[in-house]
Amino acid sequence: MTDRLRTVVDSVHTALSELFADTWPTPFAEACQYPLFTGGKRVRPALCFAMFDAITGSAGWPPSLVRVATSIELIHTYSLVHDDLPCLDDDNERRGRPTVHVHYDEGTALLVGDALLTEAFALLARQPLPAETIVALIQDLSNASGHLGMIGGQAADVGLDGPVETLDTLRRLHRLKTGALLTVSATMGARVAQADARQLALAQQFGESIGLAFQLADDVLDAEEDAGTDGPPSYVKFLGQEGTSKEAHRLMDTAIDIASQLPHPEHLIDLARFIVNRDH
Ligand code: GRG
Repeated sequence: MTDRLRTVVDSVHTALSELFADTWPTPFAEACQYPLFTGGKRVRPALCFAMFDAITGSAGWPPSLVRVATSIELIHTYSLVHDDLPCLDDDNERRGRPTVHVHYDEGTALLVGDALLTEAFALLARQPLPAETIVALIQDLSNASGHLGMIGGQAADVGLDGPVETLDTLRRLHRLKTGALLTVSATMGARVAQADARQLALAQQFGESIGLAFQLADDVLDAEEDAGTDGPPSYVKFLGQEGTSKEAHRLMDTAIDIASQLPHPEHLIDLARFIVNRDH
C-alpha cells in the first residue's frame, strides 16, 4: 500500500468511527462495524479524493469530502455483505475473516447491509454543501448503486438477464457491477471540487476506463488464485490471463491520458497505476 492510500484509509476509518460514535451506540452497531473495519483497500474513497486533488490542487481534504467518500465506502461494504450471503455468492470468508452471516447469522447480515446502504444516503444528505450539490451527489450515488448500476450488474452476474456468452455482454456486466461505483467515486470527487462541465466529463471518462481496468485486474488476480477451477464469467475466459492483463494496462493508459488533461493529476495517475498493478 502506498503512503497516500494509508492516509485515505486513516481518514475513512476516522469518519466511520465518528459515524458510529454519534448515531448507533447499540449492540447492533457492533455487527454493522464488523465488515467496515476489516482491512478494505478503500479504493473508491481514494478515487474520490484523487479526483478532488486533480481539480483543486488542494493540499488537504475538507471534512465534507471525506464524508462523501465514506458514503461510497458504505455502499461498497453493504454490497459485499449481501453478495457473500448464501442466496448469492455464498462465501464464508472475506479479507481472511468469516463473512458477516457466518460470524453472526443471515438475518443479521441482511440487516447490516440494509443499514449501511441507508446510512450512505443519510450521511450525504447532512453534509454542509450547497443544496444542489447534495441533490446531485444523491442522484449520482443512487444511479450508480441501483438497477441501472451495481445491482443491475449483479442481477446479470447471477444470470437474471440470461447467459453471459459474449465479451460485449461481459463488458456491460462489469461496467454496471463494479465499474459504476468506481466511476461515480471519481465524479462525486469532481462535484465536491465544484468541477465545470468539461472537468466532470473528464472525471466520468477517467472513472469508466479505470473502473473496467480494476475489474480486469481483479479477474487476473482471481484466475491466479483459482487456477483450473470453474468460476463466474470473467475476462480471463475470453482473453486469457495475458490478454486480460494487456487490456487492463491499455485501459490504464487511457485513464492516465484523460487524467493528464486535469490541472493537478499526479495522485490520480499514481492511483490508476496502483489499481492495475495491485496484488490483492
Ligand atoms: C449484492 C447488492 C449487491 C451487489 C453486489 C460489487 C458486487 C455487487 C459484488 C462484489 C463481488 C465481487 C467480489 C466483485 C469483484 C470486484 C470487487 C467489487 C472486488 C472487491 O472490491 P475491492 O477489491 O475490495 O475494492 P476491498 O476488500 O479492498 O474493499
